[in-house]
Amino acid sequence: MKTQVAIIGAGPAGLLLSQLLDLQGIENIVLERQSGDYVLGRIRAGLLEQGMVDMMNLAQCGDRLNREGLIHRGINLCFSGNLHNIDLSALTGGKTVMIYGQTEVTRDLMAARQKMGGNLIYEAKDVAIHNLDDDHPRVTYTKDGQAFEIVCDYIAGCDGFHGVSRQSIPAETLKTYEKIYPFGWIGLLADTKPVSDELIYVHHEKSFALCTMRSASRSRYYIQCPLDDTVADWSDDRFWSKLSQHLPAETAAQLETGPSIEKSIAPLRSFVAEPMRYGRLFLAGDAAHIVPPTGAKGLNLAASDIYFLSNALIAFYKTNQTDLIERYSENCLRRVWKATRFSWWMTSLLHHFPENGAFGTKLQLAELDYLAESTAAQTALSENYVGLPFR
Ligand code: RFL
Ligand code: PHB
Repeated sequence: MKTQVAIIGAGPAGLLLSQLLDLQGIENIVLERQSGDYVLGRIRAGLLEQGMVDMMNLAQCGDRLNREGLIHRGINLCFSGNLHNIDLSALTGGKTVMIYGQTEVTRDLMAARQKMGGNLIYEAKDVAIHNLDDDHPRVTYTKDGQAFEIVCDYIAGCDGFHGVSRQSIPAETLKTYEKIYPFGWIGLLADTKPVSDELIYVHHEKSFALCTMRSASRSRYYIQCPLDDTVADWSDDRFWSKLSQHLPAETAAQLETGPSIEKSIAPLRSFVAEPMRYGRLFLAGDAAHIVPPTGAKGLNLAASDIYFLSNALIAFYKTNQTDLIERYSENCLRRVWKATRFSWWMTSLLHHFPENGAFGTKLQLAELDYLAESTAAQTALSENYVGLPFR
């Protein structure tokens, strides 16, 4: 087979790129290791920056999101038992964020690809990248036991943290930066009314918690947990009781509990790989970088990478320009590092780090108190939280 762009991975990054390229008449094939149902079964992000919403509209996939997404103008920080509202919108000249699940983003992108007759190959196994150093790289894979080969101009590695794309870059070229946090998040999804209209990020003596949602009737909650915990350690009862201990009494009294629909544990890590381009291979999204979910930046960074990548490829195919391709890695990484810094900062401010002792906790509380009083500090948080511009 021959195509212009081979895309590895049908997560939000791969699907969004495929759709944007197809709308410009650029041929592409998407290879995904899992089945479509498996991809849709993963419960992940929930908070979209306006930049991501704009990308979905550009991809002609924004109808449902514009109808059903919940617009949020602020968030709450909770510490020492009190809630403090941060008015994101007032502090950023009217900007907002949107609650709309990653599952729904993926569903809308999949539907659009199907409607346009996109070439998506699910359950493609043994995907491997070859000839990266010449003008016609190749991607091989097997499907139902048969071997296939795609010859292309460019390869987009959108295959997440555990994919093959990053590993195809020679070790002497690739530099990685990593921080592993000594805890994870246990997440619970339930068809219960969210405890608050706006998200609550809770700093608490022994662990962090986050109250978020998917809709007016579906809640998503997270609690910081030890890395060696398993879902079996967290009965629904234990989760609800622990969560309510994190909340001020008046908020806990509003907490509606119910059977979980999903529970999962995610470890927290910061990771950046440089460069994000090697010859004709581009890395995008989680394939190139991971942030801890505290700042809600992972999916949004995938969207900004695809903004830079789609523009670079469109400029190449329309006008033969290669400068955006040359600058792809540099353009992405400037924004990636700022989001990496912000996510690390939010994580450091709000979680319990036993190794930092009582001194560390006092510093966190002093910074939170400063945030609650200072418009300057709140503005810096808000500007980053709603998302820095794509440039
Ligand atoms: P994905 O979604 O991991 O998709 C990669 C796809 O590639 C496939 N794949 C392969 N295909 C072919 N061959 C191979 N060898 C392959 N290896 C892998 C995989 O099956 C998969 O389908 O990466 P992508 O597209 O870059 O998207 C990134 C986002 O999924 C991720 O950053 C976010 O989910 C992170 N995240 C959040 N981001 C936000 O912006 N806002 C949030 O509120 C937010 N909350 C979260 C999160 C991530 C979480 N977890 C579970 C890590 C909350 C949590 C708990
Ligand atoms: C979510 O809705 O799952 C979510 C929201 C904000 C975060 C992380 C996760 O910071």
